Amino acid sequence: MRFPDQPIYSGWDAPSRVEADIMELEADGEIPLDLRGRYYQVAPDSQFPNRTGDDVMFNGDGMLRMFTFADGHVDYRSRFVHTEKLKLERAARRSLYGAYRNPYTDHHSVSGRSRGTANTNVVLHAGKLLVFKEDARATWVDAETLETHGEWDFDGQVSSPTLTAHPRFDPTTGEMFTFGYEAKGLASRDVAYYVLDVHGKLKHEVWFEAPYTSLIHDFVVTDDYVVFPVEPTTTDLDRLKAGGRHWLWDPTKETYLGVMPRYGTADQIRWYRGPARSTYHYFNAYNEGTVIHMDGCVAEAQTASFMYPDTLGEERDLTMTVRRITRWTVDYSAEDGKAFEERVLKPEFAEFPLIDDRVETFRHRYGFIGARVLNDDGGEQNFRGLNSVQRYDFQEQRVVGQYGMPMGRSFQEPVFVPRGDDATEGDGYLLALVNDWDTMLNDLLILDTANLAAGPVATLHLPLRLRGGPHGSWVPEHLVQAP
Ligand code: V55
Ligand code: FE
Repeated sequence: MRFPDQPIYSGWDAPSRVEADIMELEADGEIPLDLRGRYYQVAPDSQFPNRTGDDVMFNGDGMLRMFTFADGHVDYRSRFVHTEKLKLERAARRSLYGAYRNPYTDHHSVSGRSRGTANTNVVLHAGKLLVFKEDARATWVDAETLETHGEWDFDGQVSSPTLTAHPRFDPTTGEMFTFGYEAKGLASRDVAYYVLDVHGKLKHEVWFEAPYTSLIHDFVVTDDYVVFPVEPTTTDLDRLKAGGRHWLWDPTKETYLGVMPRYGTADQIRWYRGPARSTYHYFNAYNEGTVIHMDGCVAEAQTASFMYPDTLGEERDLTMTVRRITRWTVDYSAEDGKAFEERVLKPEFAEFPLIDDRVETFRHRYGFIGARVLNDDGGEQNFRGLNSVQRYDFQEQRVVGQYGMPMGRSFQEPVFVPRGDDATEGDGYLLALVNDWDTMLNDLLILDTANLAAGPVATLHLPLRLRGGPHGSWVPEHLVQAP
């Protein structure tokens, strides 16, 4: 077996496949004693080269990582998520599943089996550690050993075969809001929306049809409303049957925001319209009466054409693919079909929006983002991703803190940890994995949000290269112990 010499299997993205246990990571600086809990993160890490001879990052097998913090010490553990896919392919010692989200490219022996890779996000809800991939059910994993229990349908309460990797939470009630799209089969327009209470009991369920089938990666929930963004990254069943790509960018389509009361019904959804846009992630949203403000990292077009070619076969103007902090405002008292408003708050590239989760669904003042800033030599250091993290103040609409790294390093998405239960919004730490392209190893930085520019208060050194992981979450110690 040999991974082909291709960009997706090279450089930082060369598969690592290392399941490790490291007690006591090496550290510089002072690890804050008030950091007690676990940082979980997940990344696509291909066990085998894809049978099609080609692949995209998003198709790798989920590798779960856990950093355990206590008393100024940090231990590390990583394990593959043992999905049905991983188990079948390991048994065969080769790839059986084909292209990203196209089962028509699979080996016949896995026909009808789960294609879930559990590689996008990991959260704790109702005492269960859940790993997500948006085209499959959740996977339940042991929060301590990282052993995989298997796919989890919430005790039979969630029938959708797909579930977003970006559930939302109400921090006052502990409710989890989630949805699946393409929920009645490949390329279907159906969306299933669920609210589960703090104990994991189903509280609300709605099924509805979107105006067209699209990649709905993230959504937002406010105190009173839920918003489903439908943007023109589209799919088509005939194309899939012909072995084509799941997603193409269709710039002829409009963006729709489907707004519904939080516990509403399908007939209450109103669709508000705007120009073609591409967003993966939102900070948060809140409502003032019927007026909803949602903040995200929005581009005028989907990421470069090599990932998402155009339905028209046109090359993309790369300036249109720059994601910027953008506010969408929509009034639910307006009629269905009316326009939503858009305001770009910050013109420079930004991605991986974060807030202090303790204000989720309510008005947020601070956000954190990954950004690319200019080097000392004046050149834009966008060579390999994000080289800085910034703290953004939505009230003053400006950057109020920043840490930029030396050349040759890039960030993975950070997580925010409040300094304590009484800490003010946004006051605490950012934990951020850093890819060091000189050593080809990772550090984990602990940054103090009160003074990002001062640089890390502590740096943990890993003797490993960790492939880029999309998302993770911090779980405080007292919640890890929950049943
Ligand atoms: C994203 C990531 C995915 C995916 C679809 O960040 C969208 C966006 C890691 O997998 O399948
Ligand atoms: Fe995501």
